[in-house]
Amino acid sequence: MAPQIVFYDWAPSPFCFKVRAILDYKGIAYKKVNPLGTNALKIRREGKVGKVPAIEIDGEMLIDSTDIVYELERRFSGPPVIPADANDRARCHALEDWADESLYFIGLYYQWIEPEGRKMVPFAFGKSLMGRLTYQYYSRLIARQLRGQGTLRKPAEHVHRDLTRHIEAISSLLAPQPFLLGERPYLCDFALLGQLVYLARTPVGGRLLAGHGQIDAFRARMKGLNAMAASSKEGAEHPR
Ligand SMILES: N[C@@H](CCC(=O)N[C@@H](CS)C(=O)NCC(=O)O)C(=O)O
Repeated sequence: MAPQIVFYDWAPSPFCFKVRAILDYKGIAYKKVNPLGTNALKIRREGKVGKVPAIEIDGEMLIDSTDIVYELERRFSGPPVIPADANDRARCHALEDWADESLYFIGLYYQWIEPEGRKMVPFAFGKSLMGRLTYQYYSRLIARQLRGQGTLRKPAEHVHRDLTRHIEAISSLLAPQPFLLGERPYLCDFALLGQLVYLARTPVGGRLLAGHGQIDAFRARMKGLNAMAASSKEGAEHPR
């Protein structure tokens, strides 16, 4: 019997996006659950870290998008997302970690701190008392994280400069080839896509990304992969 997967999926999270896109690309079936409320306590108790994404595979809780994807790769067939060659794997890891640990904090800044972006956030938590309290809790937590990590100690123009430099780097990395490592997508591409989608939803990030043809084409290509995966799955389930 196929392993049963429960995915604690917080829709706006770029790390949940990354894992969701890979589950879909690999054609792995899963049950999606809300990670807030009592499930947040379960994730903290069993996963120890208390962050999403978290996934249960046959009842075993796994956390951290990178570890989750390595485990999915080990246990499921479908198109590989970890390169077989050691040098490619190292480059994939470096690019993935750059997206996860560098771009992410800039996205957080433009979503949670920058005045235009921060107006949008309460809507994701809803108007209930629990929703409003959860929003306040995460709002304080994220400001503390961004101060500790350093982005929130920079003047706004400095963060803007950082993001502009990252966007130029992404365009140049993608200029000669369709995906970061060449002709096919790997984990680093899904990590980058998650952060780009997150950034593009913020007003400032969206404006800075607009008109970067290489990046738009990459996003369209990545979106096409999941559409292709979905249609080949449908074809397999409903042979014509
Ligand atoms: N390195 C982790 C990062 C996960 C992460 O930072 N998730 C955020 C949501 S986007 C979170 O759960 N934040 C809540 C917290 O820090 O307590 C991964 O790749 O899964």
